[in-house]
Amino acid sequence: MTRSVQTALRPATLLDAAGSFAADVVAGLSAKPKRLPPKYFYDAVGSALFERITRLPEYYPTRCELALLHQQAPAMASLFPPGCALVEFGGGSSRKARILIGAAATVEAYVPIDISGEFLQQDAGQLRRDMPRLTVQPIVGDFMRLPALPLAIAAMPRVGFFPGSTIGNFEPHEAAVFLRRAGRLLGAGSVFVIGVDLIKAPDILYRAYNDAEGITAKFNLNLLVRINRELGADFDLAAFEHHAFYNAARNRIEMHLASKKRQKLKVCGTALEFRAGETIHTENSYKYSLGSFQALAHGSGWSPLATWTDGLFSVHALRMTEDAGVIADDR
Ligand code: AVJ
Repeated sequence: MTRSVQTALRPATLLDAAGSFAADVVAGLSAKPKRLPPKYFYDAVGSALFERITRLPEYYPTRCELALLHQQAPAMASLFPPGCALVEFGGGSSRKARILIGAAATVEAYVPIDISGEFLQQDAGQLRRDMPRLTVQPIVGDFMRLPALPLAIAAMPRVGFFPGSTIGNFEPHEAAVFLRRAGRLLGAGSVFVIGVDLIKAPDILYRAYNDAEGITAKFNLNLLVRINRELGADFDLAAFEHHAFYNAARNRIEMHLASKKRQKLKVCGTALEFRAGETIHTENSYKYSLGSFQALAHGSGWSPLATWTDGLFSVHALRMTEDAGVIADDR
């Protein structure tokens, strides 16, 4: 994912750690059309709001995936090589991995990769107490950049795990790049278990991102709350509204924050203008058919091994075909 990052004039009070957030925000809001990366939804408030989303009656993906994992964990586990390390990409919590680990006596190590270091360490500590025979080696980092794996699991065969349909946040060509990189990281012969939301009736998709309680709207607007707090901006929350709709031509839910009026403001010293109705595109959530995801995986060096579905959501098991990660480069 390359993107030109415009250098922002920012207040000297900003901590260096906030630098990439500030740069990404200024670059995204200076772009046409305006956009913001969805990874910034997940501050403490955003993570709590997302947790509430997963329990909404309209938001089926989490419930469906958990049910599929509970029902099919033994079948999934039967595909894992003996003495393997389970490497989870951006999971947030080990809740779903625990289902797989509980069913797979062959998993000897668990390596969650996530950008939220504090939560990661806390969750790892609890997991070590609950499963004392499991080696738990969290890695703090951006799972798209794919840091090196810890030495402790260097000799172990790997099983990748990418639940939650987080892969839907990528453009399909980015998803292909991610799958190829993950294949190189995990190695030839490795298995990958991926949760993918399915294309379905647009009204079901629409409701999942426009819940009656307005939690998804709060989750979306919290991005502006975060920018106000962390970057000293003064977005008027009442002047923006949550827009989410299904773009059937591109098989994706789009989330936007729409300006209700013409307005001007400054973010990190950069002047911004909004037309009435102009939006900030905050998220894409791509949906796949079983076949279209298998084709994407196949084109990225992964052979479909098995697919489980309840008709709404799918979990795919893939195997990396020998040397596929070595031959072709990222495109
Ligand atoms: C975590 C990216 C899978 O796309 O459904 C939920 C995020 N956004 N409601 C999704 C989300 C609005 C979620 N993912």
